[in-house]
Amino acid sequence: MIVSNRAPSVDGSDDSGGLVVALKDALAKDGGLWIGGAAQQTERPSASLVLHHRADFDIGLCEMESGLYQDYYLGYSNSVLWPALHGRLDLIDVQPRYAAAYREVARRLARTIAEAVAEDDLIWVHDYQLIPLAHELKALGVKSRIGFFLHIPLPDLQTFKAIPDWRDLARWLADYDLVGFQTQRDLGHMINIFRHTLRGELRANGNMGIDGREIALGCFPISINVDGFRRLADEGAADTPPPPLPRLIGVDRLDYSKGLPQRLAGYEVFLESNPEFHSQVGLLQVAPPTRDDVDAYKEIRSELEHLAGHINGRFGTVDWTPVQYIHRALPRDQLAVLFRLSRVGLVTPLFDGMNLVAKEYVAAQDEADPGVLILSQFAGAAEEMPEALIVNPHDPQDIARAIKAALEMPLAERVERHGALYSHLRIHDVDHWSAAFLKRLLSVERIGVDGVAHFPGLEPWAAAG
Ligand code: ADQ
Repeated sequence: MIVSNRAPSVDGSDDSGGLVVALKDALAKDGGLWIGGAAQQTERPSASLVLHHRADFDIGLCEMESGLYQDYYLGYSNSVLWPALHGRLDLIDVQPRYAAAYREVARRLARTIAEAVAEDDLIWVHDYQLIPLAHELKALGVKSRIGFFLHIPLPDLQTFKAIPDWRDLARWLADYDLVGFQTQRDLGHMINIFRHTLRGELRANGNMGIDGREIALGCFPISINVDGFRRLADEGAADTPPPPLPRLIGVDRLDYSKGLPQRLAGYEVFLESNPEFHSQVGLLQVAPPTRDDVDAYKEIRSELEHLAGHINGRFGTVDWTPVQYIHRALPRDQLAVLFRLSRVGLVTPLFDGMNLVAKEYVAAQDEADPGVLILSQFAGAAEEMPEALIVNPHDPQDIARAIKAALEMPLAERVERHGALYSHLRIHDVDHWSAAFLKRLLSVERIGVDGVAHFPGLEPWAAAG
């Protein structure tokens, strides 16, 4: 069973999101159920999952009232947890009803799942919207193995402790059998948080002992369907003319974590200090709206529009627009071609769990004449992609230097850097990610009916416990 905030569409018409692409093959292989936390909003919610059958897997929708959903999703998930876990404590909006709704959604989901689950099912829960789910399932007596994967960053202990409910969150995470992270960075933060909050003890096998139980921890960097994305780029590029000027490209949801104003500030410094590039290069920023009802998102939108207008006003001419800005989503095939035909990919988040755009940009390149990836040191992807030009997104001079270096990089160096990035990516694709997580979850022993767990390699402890 996969559980996530939203389930894929029932008719399969919208399967393009990263998570759906990543998991639908894994589910289809053995048959499975994908449960969408809050997909259906109604004033008279059903007490059970509303089931739909697809050819590849089943979908179970958990209905809830729209007021509850707003407080859980826009409220606690995206006005408390998202900013806090991305280190933006200044943007947290704490309202008591948000925390209550967050907990209530997990309870409702747990009740509907408990009705549908068999003991040897594996339950894989996704992301920050659903952290209390294992706690609620176990309270209802569910004995299945339950894994959790955090798609976004886990900050350091001090930042984590700024969340009013930090002790609960740590406790709830410790109720899973396996907790997976994108990076070693986040895994390290988890270990520290468990040690400090729950007196967790790190075992020789890398797992954590807490209150006589053992929680498996691991680092599972998410990835993309590399061959599929590459194919889209190949097919589309065959009949698309290249842009008139070398292009820099940025593609991000319009989110304050993605460092968009900082990116434009870096581009402005680049234009300021390199007049020889005026009218010789263009930046295309594609940033579709997201979570529009949260104030912080309205602010980032107007800031970005102001900056783009400022740069165009300052440097633009009748024949040249330095920044092109598109505020909507584009089809994936069009994105793949845009990446292929861009000389530089700019991925400069201030903090990011992984960042799939970095991987998509690399996958889309022509290996005989590839573009250059500029990547923030704070994107999870930076752990796996050292051959990118790594920058500090808070330093506009650093971004400006990297843009110049990328535009002037000789072909041989571009080919070498891209070759290293691409060969890593081909092995570490999205199937590799889901298989690694599920294999690890399968290796965690299920709690027996007597309540005693037996963990491979830890028999003396299990016997004592
Ligand atoms: P996101 O914050 O959404 O994901 P990211 O990993 O970059 O960030 O994924 C965004 C996806 O949306 C990419 O596949 C991208 O191509 C697509 N996208 C962005 N802009 C688009 C546009 N204008 N039109 C069409 N598609 C667009 C969260 C975490 C990340 C983590 C992922 C997966 O914040 O750190 O990598 O989950 O775990």
